[in-house]
Amino acid sequence: MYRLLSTIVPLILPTSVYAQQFAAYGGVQSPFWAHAKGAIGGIDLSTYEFSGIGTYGQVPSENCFVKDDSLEHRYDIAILGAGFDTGTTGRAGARDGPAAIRSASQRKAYGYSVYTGRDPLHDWARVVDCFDAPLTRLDNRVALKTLEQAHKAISGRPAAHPDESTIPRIVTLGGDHTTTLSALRSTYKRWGPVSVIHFDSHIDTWDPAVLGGGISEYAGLNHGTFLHIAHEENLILNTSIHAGIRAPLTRRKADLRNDVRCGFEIITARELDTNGTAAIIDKIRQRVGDTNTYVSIDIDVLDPSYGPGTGTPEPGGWSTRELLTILAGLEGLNIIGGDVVEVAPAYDTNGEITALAAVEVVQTILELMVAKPVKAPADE
Ligand SMILES: [Mn+2]
Repeated sequence: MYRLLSTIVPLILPTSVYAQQFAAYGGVQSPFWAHAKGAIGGIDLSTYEFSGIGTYGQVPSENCFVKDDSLEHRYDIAILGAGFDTGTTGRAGARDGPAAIRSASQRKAYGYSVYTGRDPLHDWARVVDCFDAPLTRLDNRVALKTLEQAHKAISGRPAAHPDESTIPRIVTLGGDHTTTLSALRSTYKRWGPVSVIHFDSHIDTWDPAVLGGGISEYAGLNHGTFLHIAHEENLILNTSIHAGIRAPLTRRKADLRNDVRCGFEIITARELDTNGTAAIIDKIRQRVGDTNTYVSIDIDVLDPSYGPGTGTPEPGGWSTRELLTILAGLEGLNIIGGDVVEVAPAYDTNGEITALAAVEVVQTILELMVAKPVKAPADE
């Protein structure tokens, strides 16, 4: 009897919800209110939206932390949660950012952009969610090392479509901004030094000597110093740029001198008022050129009216639309990795303003990655 059942059951049950729905609609995506043709009783229980396990945008989940090179478990772009917030100088809470972003992303399960006609979750790239790196909350150095290992494991698997893009690219959901250092350390191993496009209200190149280092060497590694450290470790190119800066400096001139030394140019928040989004897009594109580029978005680049759910909010920032317009303007650049950090849902509204904005930012990064596949350096 068992043998009979095991033969018949696979023939009856749908093998792939996605495959069935896409086939039923001739490749057109099926929204949750449209049932697949021929469903028994007119109700299609295989409708997946809102009923899955809560991955980002309902993409497939993968255990990316084990070695598995088999074809069906390969991917081109991976979502990774980094719930680390013990490197913040402001309000804690970004450890819950990944869950909040995933929760707010459920309506992204299907849908083409009205601006680009693209759905980055169902384009040529296989996008998966690796869930969260297992980070201890009790030791920052161990947590950041674990995160770096997680990045290396994810980017070490062969890409699903190597003819397009050779190394799996990662979009990290933070987590406070210190998590970007682990990503850059891993990125260096795969791609060599990269330009950083850094959207933030703060410069984050503070010298550990003036931010935390006076307390202890351990305290000197935090979400305000990680870009200084990335420069010291030669992880980044001197063609990097900040956008949206407005938070006060701790040293009137020395901070700016140090920022230039770390490889950065500054676009202040108010430059948008005088020059508009097009000029800001031009400035960023000219700065990074055709270098391999990591794009990091601290959600506090938004004005607190658009992104209140964050640890160190700074009034006077950009709107969500302005940020998305500028990000979309980066299409064609060699984006090899990216993140959205500092989403702290405890300070968000019950309308999830900040988390929803973060989701749109993630979608835009994914669009940039899909629009421009990137080949690894020849010696890799
Ligand atoms: Mn930051």
